[in-house]
Amino acid sequence: MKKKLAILLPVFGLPILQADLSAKKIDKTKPNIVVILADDLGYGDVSINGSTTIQTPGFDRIAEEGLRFNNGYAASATSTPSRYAMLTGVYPWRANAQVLQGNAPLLIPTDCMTLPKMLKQAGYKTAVVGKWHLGLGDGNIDWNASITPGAKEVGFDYSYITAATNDRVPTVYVENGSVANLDPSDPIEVSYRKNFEGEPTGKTHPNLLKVQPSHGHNQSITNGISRIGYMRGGKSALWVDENMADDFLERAEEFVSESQNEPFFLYYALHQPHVPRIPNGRFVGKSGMGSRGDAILEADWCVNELLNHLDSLGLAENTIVIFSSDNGPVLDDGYEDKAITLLGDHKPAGHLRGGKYSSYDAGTHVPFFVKWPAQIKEGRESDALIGQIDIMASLASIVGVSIDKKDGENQSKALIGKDRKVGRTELVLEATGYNIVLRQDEWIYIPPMVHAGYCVPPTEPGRMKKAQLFNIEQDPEQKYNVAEQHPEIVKQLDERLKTYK
Ligand code: NG6
Ligand code: CA
Repeated sequence: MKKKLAILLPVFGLPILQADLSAKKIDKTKPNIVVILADDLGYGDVSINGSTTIQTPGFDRIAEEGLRFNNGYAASATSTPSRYAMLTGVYPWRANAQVLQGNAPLLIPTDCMTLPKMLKQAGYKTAVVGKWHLGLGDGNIDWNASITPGAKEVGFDYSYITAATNDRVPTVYVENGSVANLDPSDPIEVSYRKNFEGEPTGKTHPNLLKVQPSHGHNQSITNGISRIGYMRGGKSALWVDENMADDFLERAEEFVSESQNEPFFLYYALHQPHVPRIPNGRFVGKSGMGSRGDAILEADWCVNELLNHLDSLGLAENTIVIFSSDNGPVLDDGYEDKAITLLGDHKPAGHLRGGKYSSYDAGTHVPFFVKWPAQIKEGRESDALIGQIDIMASLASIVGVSIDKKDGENQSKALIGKDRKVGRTELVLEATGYNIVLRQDEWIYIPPMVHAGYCVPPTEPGRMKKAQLFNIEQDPEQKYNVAEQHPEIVKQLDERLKTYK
């Protein structure tokens, strides 16, 4: 049509043809954006970060085709607060964000600026696929009606999500604010207080289970797995854990295909390797490390597939892909899945100390890779300090939206590898129990314990009655608490941390 016009009207045709050509040119102020967030994946669970026991070519590709951060952080050592920070740019302890149950109300205020809302201002189409865990509804949720507010009110045009974790009820997908595949004649009821009469639980019917719980996780049974919380009904809508990876990947790829002609933002929130680790049969036994390793291989395969999909549509060149994890690794997180006994030499946290829930570094120090072929040279490594909390302000600067300053910083130079040395000078990190930690330059300061805070052995909680100070550059394994040698630094960092609260 346009070509015909150009022939018939040569005077006006020229600009039309030029417009067609330039449309194919890359607009670096409107790259597509894909944020991939794994669930409980440790710094050392990725082969490019040093794992020799499992190979993760999909995750590694992002670093190999772009940039690998040596100092990339989640905001918190658990999911809800970590995700809250990434999507809002606000430290989660300001909002008392803690791990939410499946029937918790939406945590993010609907008038709050968020990463997807910011991108919508720049003309992006937005989607979230996978683990949500930020609450849904207003506190009185009816799973059989429209569920609002939710992902849409947070800024996502399309959503296909789990309400909370894969070990919490309701074990159904919520698509654009409604439970997917729900049969109205079999309504869903959810309670975190008491069981529904006559319904089997993991506690009363262990014989019905494919994996036994090790702590908690002995309430309602769906798909042969006992969960946290009680639910009844919704049979046709229940997810099959073995198919979750494929279900999410399919939706993620569909969204990319449908949005290929406009700038899009996809938040692909993988559910692996969080418990229960129930990968598809294609991956069972593949890691030699039991279901935790197998689930990591499954997640890695999904990431590789999505990257191939971007390649096949010719989108990869101008797509920013950010890969990270919501918090550090954990082994036994509530099911007898042999994560400890089959671990062998594998080090989920790599050289770092601690893990999920911990105040030590591996609680929040996670894999962090970014690729953007149009702008980032391949195979780069960065020592710059950066947090997921900075993603929103950094992307805002790239796409040209101005937002109010919050805790997240515009670290766009670090994000795209122009600054590969410094990044932030300071970052507040959170472990469970509202225990906050300050990383400032080469120092990590862990104040005397406020609350014990939940943690699962063998991970060390990292909380002590006395102050702890580590020189993270000289001692990345946090072996030497040098607080007594440097009382003046302890004092200065303690005062600094107090200014935040
Ligand atoms: C804990 C669960 C754990 C996991 C965690 C949230 C028990 C004993 N443990 O309460 O299994 O679900 O919450 O993990 O119930 S997170 O990665 O979503 O933060
Ligand atoms: Ca997690």
